[in-house]
Amino acid sequence: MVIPDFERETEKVVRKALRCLGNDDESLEASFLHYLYNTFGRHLQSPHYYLFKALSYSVRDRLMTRWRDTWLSHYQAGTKKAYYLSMEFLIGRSLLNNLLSLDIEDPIRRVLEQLGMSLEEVEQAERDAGLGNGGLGRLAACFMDSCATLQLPVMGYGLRYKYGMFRQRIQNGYQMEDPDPWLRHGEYPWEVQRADYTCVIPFGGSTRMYKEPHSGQLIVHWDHDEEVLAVPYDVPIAGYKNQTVNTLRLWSAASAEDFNLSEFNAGSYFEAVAEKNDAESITMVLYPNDANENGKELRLRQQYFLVSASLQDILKHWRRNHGSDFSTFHDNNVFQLNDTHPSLAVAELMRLLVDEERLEWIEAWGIVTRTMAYTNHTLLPEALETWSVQLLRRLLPRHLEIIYEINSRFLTEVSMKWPGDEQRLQRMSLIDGHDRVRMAHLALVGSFSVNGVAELHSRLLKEGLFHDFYELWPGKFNNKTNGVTPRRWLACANPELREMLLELIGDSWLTDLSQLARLKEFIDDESFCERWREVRRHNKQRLAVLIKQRTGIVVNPEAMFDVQVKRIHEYKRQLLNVLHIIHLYARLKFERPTEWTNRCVVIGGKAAPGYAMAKKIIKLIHNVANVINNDPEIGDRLKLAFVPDYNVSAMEVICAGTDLSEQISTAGKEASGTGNMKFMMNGAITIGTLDGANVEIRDAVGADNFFLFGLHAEEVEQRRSSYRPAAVIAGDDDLKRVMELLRSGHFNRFERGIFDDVIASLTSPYDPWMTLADFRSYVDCQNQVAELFRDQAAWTRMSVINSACSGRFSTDRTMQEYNHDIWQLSPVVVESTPDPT
Ligand code: 26Q
Repeated sequence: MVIPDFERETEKVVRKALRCLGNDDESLEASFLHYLYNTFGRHLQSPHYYLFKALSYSVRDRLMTRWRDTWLSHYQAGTKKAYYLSMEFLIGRSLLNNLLSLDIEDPIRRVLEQLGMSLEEVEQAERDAGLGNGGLGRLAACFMDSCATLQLPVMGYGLRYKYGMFRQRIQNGYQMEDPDPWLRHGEYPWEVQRADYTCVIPFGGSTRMYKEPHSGQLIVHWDHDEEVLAVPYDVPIAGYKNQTVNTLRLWSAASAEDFNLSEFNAGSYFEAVAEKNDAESITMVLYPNDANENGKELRLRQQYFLVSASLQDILKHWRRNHGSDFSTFHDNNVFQLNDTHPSLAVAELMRLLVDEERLEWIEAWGIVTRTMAYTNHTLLPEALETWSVQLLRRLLPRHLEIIYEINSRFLTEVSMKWPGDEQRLQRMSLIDGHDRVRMAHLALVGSFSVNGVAELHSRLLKEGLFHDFYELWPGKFNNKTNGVTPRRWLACANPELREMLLELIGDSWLTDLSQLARLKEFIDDESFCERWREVRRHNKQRLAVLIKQRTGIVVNPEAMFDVQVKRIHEYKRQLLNVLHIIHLYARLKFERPTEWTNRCVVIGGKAAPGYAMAKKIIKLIHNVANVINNDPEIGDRLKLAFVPDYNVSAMEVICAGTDLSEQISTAGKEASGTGNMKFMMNGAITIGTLDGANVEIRDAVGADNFFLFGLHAEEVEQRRSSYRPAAVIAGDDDLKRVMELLRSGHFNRFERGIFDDVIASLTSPYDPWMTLADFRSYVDCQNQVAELFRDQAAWTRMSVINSACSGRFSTDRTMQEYNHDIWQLSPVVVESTPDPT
């Protein structure tokens, strides 16, 4: 590797610094004890958190040279880079993942054991970095992992919220929200502050136009009246057993006043401190809704703060290397927008290029539309983001002007293609009929690529939500089916299965998940199947312990573990699951069946704090659970447990211990789902509708190895006008019995009327989720599931096939497709600093 001059001098020093960073037991132990005693002033009996912190610092040290080497290699290769802009990165814990990437899990285990502790207990002390709501945020984290493993030069940009996703506590069956102070012990051990890259973010004020005296060029100047600092914190993202360590840069808001203390005087002291609070409020807390909550000013500030800081950062870097020549910018940079949340990037890049860099509009627009790519994550029209023109005018006056200009040029283009089609112009306009900016339209117009996250979702976008845009620009639209990283979701989450796989098929599956297909060779081998069951028993035991710890409910690991964990949403139909549970309960009470499969139903997930119906669903689950779990007549035959505070680290235990994966959304509503993939990879069998990525999961495993039920997306829309829930109930004795139990108040004996709204929505002919329409087919399908579970040999076979066919659902495949079709980056092999001699 050619070392640039300014780095040459430090090279020698870096080598010297490396001398104390061996990966042998002795060096690792020395590092660990050094941090514990000499840096943190603690000892081996100190609270686990300090042991974790000492260990993570030791690990981080070993990422540092690779991190630096990666920066240098990317800089020198001078190749194109991609930037993943996302309001959320749901990272979870990082210790085990980094140990795996650095290949030092075994020595660390030995060192800790020598010192009288286990890696497991130290690991538990790491708090989840919960900087996301759910699927979209976790997807961003999986993408980062895969890009580093594939050696792609990709950088993530996000926000460093002081409080991440709220912690969920249950009180009398109701959800309570507590703040998540994940940074309480001071800083986050994986981050490095880089205050020297601080940016200034402007807000408010007004714009004026003037003529540049020399050139006569018309220039718009934004007289902003507020400035907030964006301070970057970098998190290393290590590739699996390679030298690449990519960067996730998270911005934290700080007051400019901190840096201007001399301007404080007695008169403005109070206002200055108050303003500091205002500034810091921008990254104070993650918005806890995973569907759009319209109009909140602070949310808009967050979005602009992310977008402006990230683009300024990138342009600064560009200017250092290319000066004011932007002619090749698009060949070297590409931005992936994680939903519309960062879509202001379209307007902000225009502002920076036109107002600050003085490019002509046409040239700037050419750059924007060759560098922006947009990923959509929802089919629900009500979840599409809009911002009021009035709010934009107050907070981002220049961006509003730019959006108007983009819109007028865009609508001119549309009217040329469809002369006189006024309705189409209104449908496609960036401004809706209520003076609100449609952010999806801004993203669509500003991007060269638009993708959905599963085949069905991408097709429905073209046919429905974005049909007008598809007619205008069919070539922009593409599909990128989601995935999950097999390092976290198989190797870390399921160490027993990892060991078994290593023995049987080696380790190539860790970077090429399609290798799991080789498991099919063993499917008739009885001792293999017995071992598979043994691994699953172990994992179910582990899940049973988690359930006991979090709920006090004791479950029998021999029972079928039937699991639905995801955000609570009407479209995800946790209610359908509850109806089935009530049906099973009624069968046990009224029919005394002789054939029975013991079942433990686990439900988990958070409700947005302002989503009343979702919160009521949580209450219903708890009330039903109380009746069932305390009925001695029911016993082990049926249990229901709501696992509170479902998060990334809970899922790591849950996905490995699940027999049956519930993916039961109304067809056409779930964009993809990614939990479905985590379960499948770990050998769970899916019961699901033809929705999101379920369709592709079923294609991969074959119809015989998937429990399908329910209306198709098209049937859902056809049925809507004739949907009569009362008639459905009248025509189905099982459903009638369930609804009567619900209506009788059996589950809310001393809480009269609390479920009336739930019952009303289920029985409304306008129920958008048409839950009762799928009841019969769901219950019948569940009967087949129960029957199959009684044949453990057949179940095991199906379980193995599910795992074996999960190769396609690795984010390694997803990232390769993004790269091939959208980004077109060359992988960069990072050359390592030679070992110290
Ligand atoms: C928007 C505006 C204001 C406040 C919050 C939001 C907001 C925040 C998060 C809107 C949406 C989200 C998250 C959406 C999400 O997680 N969608 C899921 O994305 C997954 C990854 O593609 C898919 O698998 C899921 O199907 C989809 O529901």
